[in-house]
Amino acid sequence: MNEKQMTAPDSHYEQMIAEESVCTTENIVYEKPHTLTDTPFHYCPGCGHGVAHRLIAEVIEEMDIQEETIGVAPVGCSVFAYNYLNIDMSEAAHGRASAVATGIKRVLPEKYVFSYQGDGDLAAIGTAETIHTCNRGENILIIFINNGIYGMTGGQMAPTTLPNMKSTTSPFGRDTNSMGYPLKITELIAALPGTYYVTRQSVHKPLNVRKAKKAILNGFQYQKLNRGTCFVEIVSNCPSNWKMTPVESNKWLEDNMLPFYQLGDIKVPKEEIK
Ligand SMILES: Cc1ncc(C[n+]2csc(CCOP(=O)(O)OP(=O)(O)O)c2C)c(N)n1
Ligand code: SF4
Ligand SMILES: [Mg+2]
Repeated sequence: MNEKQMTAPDSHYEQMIAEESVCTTENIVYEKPHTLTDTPFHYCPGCGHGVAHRLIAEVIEEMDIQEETIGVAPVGCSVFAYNYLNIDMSEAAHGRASAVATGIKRVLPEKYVFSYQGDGDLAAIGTAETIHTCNRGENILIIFINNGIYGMTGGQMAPTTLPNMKSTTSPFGRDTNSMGYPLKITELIAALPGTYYVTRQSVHKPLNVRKAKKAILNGFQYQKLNRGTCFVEIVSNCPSNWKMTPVESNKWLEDNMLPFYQLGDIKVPKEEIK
């Protein structure tokens, strides 16, 4: 045994002791929010749904409204959102999340109520519910995950699919002549008088994650004012159905999704949150 081999176990032990003394409760600067359960996410690696869930959980924890918040989960890849967020949640039939959220908020107006919906759910199957919820100015927050595709069912074309974008039902790319144009539903609902705060964000880079979190925080805080519907779109990725690695998908999102779905606030209230 040479000198290096003889000293190795000792130095390893010392390193472990050192790590133990560093990892104390007082030294923790970042941890999993208590508003997330211990259930592991079923999402594909690199999928934006997981990041969006975490942001919602962080906001609820930081606002200390875990007991006062009720979420509505959609149909789509995020159908099990109720398993991950440690708050009261209800499942809605496909596209009906904003209608279910309307009912909950009207019965329990003091609660913070939000729906979480994909683009197939919100902008195809639930278009009517979405538009009428926003037009009625229901005092809820709608969080809209736009990955430009029907993720859960195998990558079919959604209303949000970009021109020339390939999907399983547009294998040669979306031809706008025969398949129509992508629907910017967020701009559409921003034009409705019932909406109070409308913004489009993304979670593909750390700076964007921070901005998306602020937008979700705004959406919850504005609910206290009772002024109408808040709507936060998050442009997201679907590495599996886009047939890309997570890194490639984030690059593709930036190069292709964002020029069409431009990030930023679309409707901002003038009132300050107290
Ligand atoms: C009324 C109805 N139509 C179709 C389906 C099948 N379906 C389940 S999930 C889904 C696509 C969901 O896509 P999206 O909302 O974009 O969510 P993602 O999986 O992309 O997050 C479809 C079409 C269904 N369950 N109910
Ligand atoms: S299929 Fe797409 S949207 Fe669904 S979990 Fe996987 S990457 Fe996310
Ligand atoms: Mg989708």
